Amino acid sequence: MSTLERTLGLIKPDAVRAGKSREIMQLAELSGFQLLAKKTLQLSQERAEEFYAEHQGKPFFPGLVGFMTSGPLYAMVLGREDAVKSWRGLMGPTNSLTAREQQPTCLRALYGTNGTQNATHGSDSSASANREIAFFFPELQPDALEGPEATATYLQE
Ligand code: IDP
Repeated sequence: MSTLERTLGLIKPDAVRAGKSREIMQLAELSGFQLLAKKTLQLSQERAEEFYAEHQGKPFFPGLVGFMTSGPLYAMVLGREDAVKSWRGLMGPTNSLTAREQQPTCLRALYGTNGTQNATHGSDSSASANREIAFFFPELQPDALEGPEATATYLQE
């Protein structure tokens, strides 16, 4: 029997601006992900810095924060067997230019622009997924995320 795993996916401001949000969600569903919850929001500078705290001090950090606060984004809770790894596989390499060379049908190749503006985010581990889901969906109780009730709870959103 397969186990549902959850991951946090973002459709970043470049892809939202380009009007590709719906298409990306459809591709996610066609790839077997359940869209368990979604919301659109705009990050403040403080929240973007918190989300990407591990990159603080790197040369690309200010540009990354500027980009992530440049417009609305979509946050999604995606459910699937092996969701963390599968979503990162669907997104492809971090840099959209590299992605176009190596994996032309991945999301970052199709919808991203460069090393920073790369259309999507996905958690890099199950632990990150739990933390990032709580970051964007604090109203979803962790207890409600397990068991058969989980989908119903999310879909009330
Ligand atoms: P990931 O999003 O593929 O997990 P991370 O290394 O966690 O990649 O980087 C977070 C985000 O920071 C990337 O998605 C991208 O937007 C940006 N970024 C990462 N590395 C670079 C870089 O070398 N130059 C510019 N932006 C970068």
